[in-house]
Amino acid sequence: MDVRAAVAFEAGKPLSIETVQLEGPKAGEVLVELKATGVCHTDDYTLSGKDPEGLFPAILGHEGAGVVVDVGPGVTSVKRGDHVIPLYTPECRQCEYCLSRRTNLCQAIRQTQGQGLMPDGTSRFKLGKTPLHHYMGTSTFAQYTVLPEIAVAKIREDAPFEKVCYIGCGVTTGIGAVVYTAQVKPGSNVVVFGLGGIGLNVIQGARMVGANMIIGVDINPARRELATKLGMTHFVNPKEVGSDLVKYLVDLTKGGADYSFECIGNVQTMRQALECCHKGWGESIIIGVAAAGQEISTRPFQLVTGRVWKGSAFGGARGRTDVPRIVDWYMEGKIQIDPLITYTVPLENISQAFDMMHRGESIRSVVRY
Ligand code: NAD
Ligand code: AHE
Ligand code: ZN
Repeated sequence: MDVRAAVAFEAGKPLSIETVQLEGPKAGEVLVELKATGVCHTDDYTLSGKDPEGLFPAILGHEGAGVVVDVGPGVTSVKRGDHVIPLYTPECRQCEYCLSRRTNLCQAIRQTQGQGLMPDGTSRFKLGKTPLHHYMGTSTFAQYTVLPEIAVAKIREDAPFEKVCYIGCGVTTGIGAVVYTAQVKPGSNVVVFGLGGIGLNVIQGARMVGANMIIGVDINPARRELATKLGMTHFVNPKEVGSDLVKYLVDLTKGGADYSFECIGNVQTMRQALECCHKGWGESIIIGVAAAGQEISTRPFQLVTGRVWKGSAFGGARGRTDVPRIVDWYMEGKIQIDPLITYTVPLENISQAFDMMHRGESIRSVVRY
């Protein structure tokens, strides 16, 4: 079928709106009509050319929501008409990783996903005769996409697509890092580096679990107001506190953070996030994605003296199990999404969403199909 899509032809070049050809679902796959997709910083990272797994030409996008319109042979867990959120971290419930119960990083299709292909090693997208790469197994910058059934979460039908698409990445990544990865305890002091589409969700996750101090760190003062509404108790602008941000945070928390979260993707702030943690037990969770070639460093003494460095992908959430619950949290008013969606644009204007992100003007922009 013909499908309108934003195609990334080359690193560093704007997306181009094209009519591409999409093959129907094969065994174990589903065809989804996307109704909305968010634009995440990670799409921009890959488009920039800094992602070692970045492939071109490709259809980017990994924060979608839509409806199943066709299923391939053998599909049992979803049917036509089901509302779904595509999962870049699938949940097969059968691989060693899923069965371990120690990680959400299902590996059932990770290899082909990283090669921009479906699990059978081929692409479903073409432009004329040229195959287009899939991206993160989801390719949500297209009106329709094909996914393995293990890579969709079935959600309730009364949830608005143009809001809950954000649960496909940013909301789950931020809230999940608090709830699933760090398992933040009530009364904890939390420091969040970066108050963008991810960090603001860490803030609301920390409030949800009953954290005590929730300190937001950002160089953009405009982030203060919304972060405060979502539960931030203290705002720190590194440009205003002098040269020793770590000491400032340790003093503010009277000994250091119980948990810190890095939501920027900058290896210097990753170090600061670790070092502002409490001696003996503070845990720092890296969420931000740093470019190829970047490395983190600290004195090993920081770890010897009890601080813990961890990472979190997709918030540690098991997509098919946890995403429908997070949709319920939104529908029940336990978490907020609407104030974080600052712009909604048609597919034709997707480049504006990237421009607003670059200028620091948006939290999340959503494309409505
Ligand atoms: P964003 O651009 O919306 O937010 C980044 C924020 O960091 C901005 O508010 C910016 O002002 C602030 N910032 C930049 N440099 C800073 C500095 N030196 N000190 C303090 N604040 C600074 O980005 P986002 O969508 O929130 O994504 C954040 C990071 O998380 C990105 O690296 C993204 O790729 C990554 N990410 C990771 C996962 C995961 O599963 N691990 C999922 C989604 C996104
Ligand atoms: N190809 C990138 C990987 C970037 C990365 O870490 N991605 C996160 C999700 S970011 C969503 O916005 C992730 O889930 N990682 C686990 C995985 O298996 O990719 C790079 O930098 O190499
Ligand atoms: Zn993302």
